[in-house]
Amino acid sequence: RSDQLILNHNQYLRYDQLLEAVNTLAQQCNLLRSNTCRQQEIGSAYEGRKLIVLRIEKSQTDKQKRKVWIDGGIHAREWISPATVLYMADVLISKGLNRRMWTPEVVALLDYYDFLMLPLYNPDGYEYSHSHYRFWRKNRQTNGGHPSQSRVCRGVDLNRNYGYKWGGSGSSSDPCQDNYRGTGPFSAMESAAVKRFVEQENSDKKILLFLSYHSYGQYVLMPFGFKRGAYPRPALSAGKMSCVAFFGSREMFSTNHRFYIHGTSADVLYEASGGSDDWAHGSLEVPYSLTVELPDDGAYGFLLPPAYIRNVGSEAVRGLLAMLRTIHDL
Ligand code: ING
Ligand code: ZN
Repeated sequence: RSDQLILNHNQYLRYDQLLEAVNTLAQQCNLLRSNTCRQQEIGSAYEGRKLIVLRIEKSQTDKQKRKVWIDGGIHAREWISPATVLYMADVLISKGLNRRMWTPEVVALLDYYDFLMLPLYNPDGYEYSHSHYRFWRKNRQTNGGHPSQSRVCRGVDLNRNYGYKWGGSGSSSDPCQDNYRGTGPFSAMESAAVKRFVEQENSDKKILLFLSYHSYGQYVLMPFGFKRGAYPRPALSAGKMSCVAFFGSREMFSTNHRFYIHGTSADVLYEASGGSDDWAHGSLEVPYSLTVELPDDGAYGFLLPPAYIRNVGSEAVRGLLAMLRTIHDL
């Protein structure tokens, strides 16, 4: 039926199913409007699984268009995140390109922006959290032996492995910890692949908004995370970032009445250095860079039932629209 979304969004997909779903979205997208969607393999994870970016670009010739980067699934156990990014891609394609579902604001959005979406940043960890240990967070690389450890622990926290203020507070040098930062900035294959791709896409400073989706807690977080009392760079966004975060969180609240707190990661959550949003804003100078902590507020936590995907997805889409509307109006 052409008056529905392309995918069902009623279950958490395994890695293979998720790549298949992205493939379906890209194909349907190009049936609706040829040459609009493209899948790009930007690298691979430690165990060889692919890192796939879905590009939604209505015109390849308009050099003025700004870009929006969206990633999900950087942490293995946060299953609602890849599901939500997939949902957002489906809505952009369905309501932006399918006549029977046209929604003026989404149609306009695709005229203004190109979208680069990585639904599953950490496929190795994601599969491990399905097959072995539900609460796994990091990637799955083998870490070199630590002198003080008899056992060898696996995994780097990809959201402590970014290069801006890498190694500071809220990250661990212990390979056995969940927030292990790795041996150096971008030491993990996954984050190195993303760094390379995002830098190349931003070589002409075209990325306007950088979004990373996590769970759980219901926050809209802005830089900086590396220490309390450090705020977005005035020259880049002149204090407007918290306005964007606020209007995003307000719109998400009005969708399903789930309340989101906004502020810097360090101020409202905890100090954590080496995160993606700090790097995008601090190193790449992307004007707007946010981390969204999706539902819930702790009742189910990481174990949010799949029946929530559609609700969380529509909330996230409305939040995204509100953020871009706000950026446009500022
Ligand atoms: N939360 C984020 C984490 O990586 C965060 C919070 C965001 C910290 C941005 C630093 C920067 O710990 C989850 N749930 O992973
Ligand atoms: Zn996370």
